[in-house]
Parts: sequence; structure tokens; C-alpha cells
Amino acid sequence: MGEAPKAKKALITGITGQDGSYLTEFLLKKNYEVHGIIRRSSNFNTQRLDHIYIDPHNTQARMKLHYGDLTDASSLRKWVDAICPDEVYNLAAQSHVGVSFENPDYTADVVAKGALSLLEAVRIHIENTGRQVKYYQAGSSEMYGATPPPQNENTPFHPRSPYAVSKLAAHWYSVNYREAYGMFACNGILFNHESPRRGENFVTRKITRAVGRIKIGLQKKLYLGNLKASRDWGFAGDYVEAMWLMVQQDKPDDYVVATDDSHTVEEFLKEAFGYVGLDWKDHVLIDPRYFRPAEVDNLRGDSSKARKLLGWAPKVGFKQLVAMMVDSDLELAKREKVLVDAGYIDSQQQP
Ligand code: NDP
Ligand code: GDR
Repeated sequence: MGEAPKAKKALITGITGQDGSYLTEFLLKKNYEVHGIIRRSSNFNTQRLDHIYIDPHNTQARMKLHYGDLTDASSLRKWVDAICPDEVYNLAAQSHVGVSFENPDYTADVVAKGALSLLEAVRIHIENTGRQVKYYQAGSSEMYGATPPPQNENTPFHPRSPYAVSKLAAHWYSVNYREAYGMFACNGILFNHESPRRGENFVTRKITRAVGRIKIGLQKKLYLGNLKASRDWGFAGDYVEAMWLMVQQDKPDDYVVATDDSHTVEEFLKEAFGYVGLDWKDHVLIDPRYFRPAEVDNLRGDSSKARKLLGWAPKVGFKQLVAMMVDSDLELAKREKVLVDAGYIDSQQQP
């Protein structure tokens, strides 16, 4: 009898984020050993991983967390060498487009230079050990910015924010490392993907969180910016599978991942409020501070390449996604209400 094949090792940056948590679940199900880089914070930042966390002293633990930072190249070098991963998924980012106008240097440090530092860490590791390591870069539809839809792998990029410009740099670093060093570096160009774990200051979650709170009586108004922008919104759980599929190919390449369907923010509002029998117009107010200095008006993917070559397709459509998020946020609001009624928290503490 031969020995069972050794479990593959994945290293994920951004493991504490929305996609990091779904990708970890996905890889653990595929029997990977998953290592994640987390940054030090004065508060715990591992809430999205709590349900899969097993104390490292337990020999059953297959997810391991290590302190590091995309802006600290030495930590990246150290962990790549210590872990010897088979696959590296670079998901870490200052990922908020609006915030990138306020923190442009930091956004570039993490998103652009951080990706370069990680690629260098992987390249040097490969050079020193002769091992094969595959690299995935979390690219974004924001890179298309002002170029009209549908957007696919041949569409010219026209980024409209410091975030998008930095993502484009990271995209080209991957292409360059592929061409210059023959590295397996692939770029996923992912359109917006959401879930009940989406950060609360992205528009979909901000809306579904408010719907839950308004329905339960914890909040009355919701302040938003531009309602006319259109996005191609999919479900994060579906999109992490596409990341993995890209990495399993024989040759590295770049792929658009999208539902190929788009809706305006206003349509999202109508669907989310309508789902619980409310009219969004009774609750939404416009606050100019949520408008961006340069907006991306219209994103709609053409993911035919990923569908054909990876055999990937999204399972969750727009209405299902909205329903999933509103259902989850209604439950959250109910739990919050218990704490408010017991006097433990103030209902004015809006997320
Ligand atoms: P999140 O904002 O939910 O997660 C970002 C992750 O990056 C968090 O784990 C965060 O840690 C970590 N991070 C931030 N700064 C640093 C740093 N300096 N060093 C190390 N880690 C850091 O993003 P998503 O999960 O939604 O997205 C994952 C990736 O995909 C990002 O790169 C994003 O830009 C990109 N993307 C996302 C899309 C989407 O629609 N969700 C679409 C296209 C691309 P902490 O928890 O401590 O903040
Ligand atoms: P986006 O997502 O910028 O597409 O980036 P976001 O949800 O922040 O904005 C989508 C659209 O909604 C408009 N909008 C508002 N946005 C926010 N955040 N808050 C508001 O109050 C509000 N009102 C209107 C925005 O102007 C925009 O047009 C996301 C991120 O996950 C990126 O990391 C990722 O790369 C892209 O998706 C693809």
C-alpha cells in the first residue's frame, strides 16, 4: 500500500476578509492545509474565521494563522520560506474604492507594492528551492473603470481611482513575473461579489444591513451617494471556486469572473427593501460625501472565457443574492434588538 498523497498547502493573504473566509472553507473541504497572514490589530479581526478556527494545539487544526503585513516585505519572505506553500492567493488589500481617494499612498503600498513584494518572495523561494509555487492575484473589474461594458480580457483598462490604478499595477506585476521568470502567476479579474460576510461599508451590505435594522425598528434613514452606478454583482462563495480553478490549470492565464448581468444601486435598493415589504424611497437620503471624485458608471462582465476554459459558472443570481443578504441581516438585527431592549447597546450605534 502506497502512502496517502500529502495535503497541498495554500498561503492566503487577506484571509480575514470576505473572500479569504470563503476560500479557506473551500480549500479545507478539498483537504488543503491553509495558512493565512493576518495583521496585528488592537481588536480581534478574525470574526469571519471564528466558525472554522481550531486551536493550533489541537492536531486536527488545518488552518494556521501567522502575523504579517503586505507592507512588510520581510514578513512575506519569512512566511513563504517557512510554510513552503504549493499555492499562494494574494487577496489582501485596502479594498475600499472610496477610501482609496482619502488614503492613496497607503492603498498603493498595500495593493501595488504589497503584490510586488509577495511575488518577489515567491520568486526567490522558487529560485532557492527549485519548488513549484503557483500564485493567484486578486484583480478587479475596477481596472476597466471608464471603459464601457461588456468587459472581458481584451477590454482596455481605464482605472478611475487610486485603488484601481494600484490593482492595475499588481495585475501587470503578475504578467511581468510570468513573462520574465516563467512563474505560474494568474490574475482573476473579478467583478463585484457580495455575501452576508461583505464589509458593512460596501453599498450592498450597507443597504441590507439598513433593511434589517429598519424592518426591526432600530433605524429609520439610510444615507447613500450615487444611486445610478451599475454593477455586476455575484456571490462571493461562487467566485472563490473560480480562483481555485485558475490555479489548477496547466498554464497561468488571466480570466474575467462575473455573472454577465448588471443592476444599478437603485435597483438593488428596490429589490432589498421590496423583499421585506418596504419602499426604499421612504428611507433613503442622499449624502454628497458618499460621492467619489471620479465614478465608475457601468460594469458588466463577459466571463465566456472562464466559463469555457475553467468550466465555471455562477450558481447564485441577483435576486437570490439580495434575499440571502437581507435574510441574514434581518437575523442580525433581531439579535441586536435583544441587546438594545436589555439596555446593553444603544440603537443609535449604527454600523
Ligand atoms: P476585504 O476588504 O473583505 O478583505 C481584505 C483583506 O485584506 C482583509 O483580510 C484585510 O485584513 C487584509 N488586509 C488589508 N490590508 C492589509 C495589509 N496591509 N496587510 C495584510 N493584510 C491586509 O476584501 P474582499 O475579501 O472583498 O476582497 C478580496 C480581494 O479581492 C481584495 O484584494 C479586493 O481588492 C479584491 N476584489 C474584491 C472584489 C469584491 O467584490 N469583493 C472584486 C474584485 C477584487 P483586516 O481584516 O485586518 O482588515
Ligand atoms: P465598488 O463597491 O466601488 O464597486 O468596489 P461599493 O459597494 O463600495 O460601491 C458600488 C457603487 O455604489 C455607489 N454608492 C456607494 N458605495 C458605498 N460604498 N457607500 C455608499 O454609501 C454608496 N452610495 C452609492 C458607489 O459610488 C459605487 O458606484 C467593490 C470593492 O469590493 C472593490 O474592492 C472591488 O475591486 C470592486 O468592488 C470590484
